[in-house]
Amino acid sequence: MGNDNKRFETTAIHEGYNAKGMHGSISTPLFQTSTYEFESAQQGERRFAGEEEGYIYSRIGNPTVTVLEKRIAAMENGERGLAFSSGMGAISAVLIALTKANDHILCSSGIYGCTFGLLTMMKEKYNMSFDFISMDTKEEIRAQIKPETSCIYVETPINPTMKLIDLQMVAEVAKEYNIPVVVDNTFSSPYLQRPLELGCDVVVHSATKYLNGHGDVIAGLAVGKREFLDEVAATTQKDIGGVIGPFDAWLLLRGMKTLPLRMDRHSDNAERIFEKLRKHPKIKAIYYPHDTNHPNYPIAKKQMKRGGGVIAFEIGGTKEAAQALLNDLAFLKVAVSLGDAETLIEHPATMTHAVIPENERLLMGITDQLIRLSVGLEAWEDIWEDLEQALNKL
Ligand code: LCS
Repeated sequence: MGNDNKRFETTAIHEGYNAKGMHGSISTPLFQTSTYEFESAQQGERRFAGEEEGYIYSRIGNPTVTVLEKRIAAMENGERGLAFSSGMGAISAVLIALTKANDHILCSSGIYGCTFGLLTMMKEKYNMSFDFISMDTKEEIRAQIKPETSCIYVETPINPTMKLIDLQMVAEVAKEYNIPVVVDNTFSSPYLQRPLELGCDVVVHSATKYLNGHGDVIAGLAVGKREFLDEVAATTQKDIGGVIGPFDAWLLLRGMKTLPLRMDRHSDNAERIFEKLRKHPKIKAIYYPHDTNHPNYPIAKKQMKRGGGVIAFEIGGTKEAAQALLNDLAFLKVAVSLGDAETLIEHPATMTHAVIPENERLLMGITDQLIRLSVGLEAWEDIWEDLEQALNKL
């Protein structure tokens, strides 16, 4: 895959960068500049008029960022990519570009807490509406589409419940109504799942997570058709201005080179931890995409190459029991975010999804007993020993 039909692993390392004219630098140069000198006033005029290609100002474009945007476009098999200062920067730019006042957005039955916050703001400020539905069947989706529905917004796997949605099925229904489907592909990364290949229209990422992989950058990406991404670049990216800085783009490019290796290792580790957790008497329920016993497994097999690194599980008892489990860990980190080298564990009801009102949160399956584990790249035996000793204290 990729623009010149290289395989994914090669694309992740090479796409979008040419060392010619860059002194042969193998590492993508870091253009840490905010602005660019014009050769003449007339050249400045031509660039602003769009008559001549070239950089103007780093909110509108930067050579290091351009490499990143070309690379993610190829990795997701889309026409154009855009980089943002955060995942929320990417999501807000895409959703504001797609919608107008009084529109309706149809959402998967769970979304990241701040995406919920963004939709709530759009509802209050612009009289928009949104519905959360399971998206299990075409009939259910058709029944919820309204004349003013301007976008279908899907997370799969859903943060934090790990429920899956059949992207090809959703894309087929959306085509009947000519409604664009936006997919948050953060939990899978393009190594495990490529929504555009399944007929969806736009992919957004919190690149803070697996794409960067090293826990040292906040960044977002969006990929889709050139025409739509050109519009985002000229409007909600340029004028709202949530652009990525060159150094963060450089770090992200470095992280993305090893995405395939890391995703395989995250998946290897998570599969082993899943097997151990599944058999532990203190675990009441467990959610992992490649769990062969889970009703969503056929969807996982169809659209996800592997299960990835996140496992959600429920223990018995109260919120206090969940907090005690986290407090009893010896070296695993109690922290939000995911996709880092370090194993991270958090309590969604009081952390990442605390902003969602309790009744809606419970409908999404985010109980007080639910714990989200982002399995890192450490030796899986060490991860398990720490989890097991904490579970045994419950
Ligand atoms: N989409 C998903 C699925 C996410 O998990 C997050 C962040 C975002 C978008 C927003 O990306 P950001 O602006 O943070 O780069 N999720 C977080 C989480 O689960 N824990 O901490 C942040």
